[in-house]
Amino acid sequence: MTLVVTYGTFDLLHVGHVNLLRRARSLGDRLVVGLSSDSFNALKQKQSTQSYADREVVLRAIRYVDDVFPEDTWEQKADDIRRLGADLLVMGSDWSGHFDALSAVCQVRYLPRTADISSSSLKSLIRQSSAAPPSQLGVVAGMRG
Ligand code: C2G
Repeated sequence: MTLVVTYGTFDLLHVGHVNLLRRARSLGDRLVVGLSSDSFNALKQKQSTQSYADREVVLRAIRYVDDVFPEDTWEQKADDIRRLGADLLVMGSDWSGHFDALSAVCQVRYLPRTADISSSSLKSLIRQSSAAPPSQLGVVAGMRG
């Protein structure tokens, strides 16, 4: 049984997140996600639209995700990996090299990021569309070509 672990904020869950979760799950038999807590996001200077509780509900509804636990610090990964008995840590390529030191406790793989989509770009689109007059509203086409 191969256990895969990944970490993230997963705010405004989008196709990029789902692609990462699907690929991570396909590399093992079980996928467990370390979900950034609201206090950890503050530490990361990351403004999350959804609370930890809501992001956890959404993540647990994704069929690729078998379990979720809180991520509160940068340093907890090695202990998490030992505690879970994880075989593989998967992260998106924007983290390439950042967690190589963890190869002491499990395999580490970076998967290609999905282009042209992020929670922050979604947020700015929502802000733009809420500022736009109704006549200009409609499917935010062209965002992903
Ligand atoms: N991701 C992706 N493609 C995108 C956007 C995100 O593959 N277009 C991946 C990221 O590379 C990451 C995961 O989805 O592996 C979650 O992304 P974020 O929610 O942005 O996570 P982040 O805030 O980077 O937190 O300790 C590590 C941190 O918790 C990572």
